[in-house]
Amino acid sequence: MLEKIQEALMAGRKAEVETLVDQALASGIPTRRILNEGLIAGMEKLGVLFKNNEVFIPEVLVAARAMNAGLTKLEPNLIKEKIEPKGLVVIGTVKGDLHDIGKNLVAMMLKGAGYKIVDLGADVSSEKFVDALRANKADILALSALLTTTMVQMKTVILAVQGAGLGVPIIVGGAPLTQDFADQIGARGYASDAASAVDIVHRLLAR
Ligand code: B1M
Repeated sequence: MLEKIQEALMAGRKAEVETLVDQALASGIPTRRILNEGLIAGMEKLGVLFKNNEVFIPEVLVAARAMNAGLTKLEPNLIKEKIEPKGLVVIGTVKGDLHDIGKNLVAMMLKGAGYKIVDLGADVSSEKFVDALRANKADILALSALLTTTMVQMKTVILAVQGAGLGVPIIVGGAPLTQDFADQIGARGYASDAASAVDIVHRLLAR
């Protein structure tokens, strides 16, 4: 079943991914396994093909649409019922970067952990981040970047937030990042995956 999800995702068959995720949930496969061994594993395989020029942007785009559809199916299970949000997190992918799947996953996991999320989407300017932090009285800003060319934009956002006199802690994540990079740009935290992002937010807000 999980391999079928991988195959349908890689082929960009959105409706089939949705059906298979529903079937997997109905047959009792844990949500985490459907996510990690179905959707994410399929996207990782596709990433290798993309890197080797065996598939191209159109194929990756349709697969991304199928992935987001699968994630939406999993969302209710990833989100536990919470009455009072534990805090408010503004999240977005930095300017110039259109990758939003990992960011969406982090947003879902944070929602699941009881936080209110203001998701600004992808290709977000530092001005927009600053405006959203102010407008929502945010507790944390979470930034995502998937490209070596856009991860540097995170430093621009951090400077803009500091320049605006906002002391909101900023955490960063995305495949090309490292803890060293996060330290260099003055981020308060780095998460290599969505689950660690939740841990870091818990830790920062517990202080
Ligand atoms: Co792009 N792309 N892409 N792409 N793409 C990568 C990232 C790449 C590694 C592929 C490759 O060459 N192997 C490569 C980057 C190379 C580099 O810079 N080092 C690349 C490239 C080069 C490009 C283009 C430049 C291609 C081109 O035009 N020639 C172009 C750039 C467009 C732009 O952004 N301006 C481009 C375009 C695209 C698509 C639009 C086609 C599509 C994105 C669709 C979308 O997101 N809606 C796409 C995709 C899908 C990928 C790959 C295949 C998959 C990314 C993904 O969604 N992974 C990717 C290859 C790969 O990563 N294997 C690739 C699944 C996701 C769950 O993982 O996003 O890593 P990830 O998120 C993880 C963690 O990183 C972390 O938690 C998540 C869950 O565990 N995390 C955070 C992420 N954000 C976080 C934020 C946090 C905390 C943790 O907040 C604190």
